[in-house]
Amino acid sequence: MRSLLKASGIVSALLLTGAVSAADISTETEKLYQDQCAACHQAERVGGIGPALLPQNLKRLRRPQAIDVITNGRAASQMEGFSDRLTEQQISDLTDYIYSKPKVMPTWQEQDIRASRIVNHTQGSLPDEMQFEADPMNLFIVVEIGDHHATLLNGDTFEPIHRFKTRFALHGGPKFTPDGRYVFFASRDGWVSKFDIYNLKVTAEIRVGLNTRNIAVSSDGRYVLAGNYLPHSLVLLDANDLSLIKRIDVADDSGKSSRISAVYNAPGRSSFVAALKDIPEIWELAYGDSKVTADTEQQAADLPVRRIVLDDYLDDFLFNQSYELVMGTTRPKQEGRKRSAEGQVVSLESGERQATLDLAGMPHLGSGITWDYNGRRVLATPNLSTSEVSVIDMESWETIKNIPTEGPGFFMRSHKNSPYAWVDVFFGKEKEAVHIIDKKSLEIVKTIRPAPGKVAAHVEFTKDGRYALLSIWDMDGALIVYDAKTLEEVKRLPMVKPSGKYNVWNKTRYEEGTSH
Ligand code: DHE
Repeated sequence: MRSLLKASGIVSALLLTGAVSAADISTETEKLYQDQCAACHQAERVGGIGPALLPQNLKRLRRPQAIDVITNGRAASQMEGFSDRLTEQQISDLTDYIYSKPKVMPTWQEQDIRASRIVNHTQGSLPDEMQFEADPMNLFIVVEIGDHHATLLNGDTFEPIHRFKTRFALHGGPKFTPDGRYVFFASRDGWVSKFDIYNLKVTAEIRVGLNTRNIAVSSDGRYVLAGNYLPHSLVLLDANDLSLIKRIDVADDSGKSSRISAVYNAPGRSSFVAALKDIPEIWELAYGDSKVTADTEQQAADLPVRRIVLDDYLDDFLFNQSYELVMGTTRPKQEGRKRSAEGQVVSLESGERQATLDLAGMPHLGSGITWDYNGRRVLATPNLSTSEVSVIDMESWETIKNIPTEGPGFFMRSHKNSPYAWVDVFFGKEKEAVHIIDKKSLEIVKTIRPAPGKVAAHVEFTKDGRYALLSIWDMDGALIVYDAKTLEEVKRLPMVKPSGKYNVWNKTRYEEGTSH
């Protein structure tokens, strides 16, 4: 991943963390950690009141930031500053310690998962009527990563309805139940939370791992599947109360284990599909035939894993409209990997590669979207390392156009009712810019710079596609509402580093212009 993202700040963050060998850590520093930090972050650094302090979990925190947090504390959290108790050298040593690989890697087994579960409100104990006035299908959840909150936003009036605290460092899209009443969040530290939108309450939480990638919710609303980096596992939960149904170790026939890159629901197949980062396989868990039963052992037996062995690794991916094909990125330059990045199209029916996509740089297919162009379906994807958006014909699988952009982009979004696709320049010098592409001409028709010097990224449309909402990723940030036709700004709401925003209708209807 590092080589893929050279151009990005993410990479510099990763490199700056510079994992220290456990052998370099003195026993005094270990004792210092146990005395000063373990009460909140746990003796094994797996997190408690405070987040996990393992190298995997700290990849996105630069070392100078870590020193600053230990010295001065973290605003709006229980983390206090230690400058009055520790010397600069001790703080530096502690920083080395938390970035070092533990001598014994902590585990997170079934009993840990079960023991972590918190139930605030049992299913059925809260009213079934929505406790506020709004179209339940045109609500947005906006994640504000700056201070670990989320805002429920009315998608008609653009008025915030409720702002609430989330777990530390949410990542990936929150996922809704099909009726839009509940939303599930995943944090990088492995917490899955269930929020009842109608009652504005967190009903249950469970920690599924030590470092989690993302979650998916089944089309029937019965299951939540979480994919982990640490430990190498998939965790299946009952969506009602977040109780554990089963934990699956992710490994190939030889016992080689793997991180999960991503899990998604495939509504057309009534299954979950997971991409494995370290093994050339994708896994499918079909829940369609599973019986509705209170017997979790029965349910677990009903969801066997189908392993599809590939001829190369597949990482970041999306489905075609019928959910028969997976279009994924092959990551370059890692052990055992064949070649530099390319795209592969794999049939979920036969398990065979159908086509190879000729893509430059590091396409971010997980952020790809599709639309009809001149009577055929095209797939468009931003690129994490080159300054272009690739547009691919989904019949011939040829790249029909590379649209030059002002820098590498992360998120691309549209709506079937909108003539435009929006793409950011997340990693470039021009990170303040967002391009608006005409889906008919495949030309950039407008470039906006709504907040000079600040990253502008991640668009989600209202249910009807009339408005597009964009984030300004800054502690002094904003959510900006645009008229999706005139491209004029309509409203600006102050927010604390808003990242993604998720519209109930678009997400539960698997709208073609958004992520799933
Ligand atoms: Fe994400 C979604 C992977 C870094 C913000 N990101 C996803 C998904 C994957 C992914 C697989 C889809 C999950 C889902 O929605 O169910 N992200 C990765 C990486 O591999 C990468 C590059 C490195 C890493 O550290 O994990 C990465 N991602 C980031 C960030 O640095 C971002 C910008 C800030 C952050 O919050 O950490 C970031 N990722 C997001 C967001 C989504 C996301 C906002 C949801 C997009 C959506 O609209 O669905």
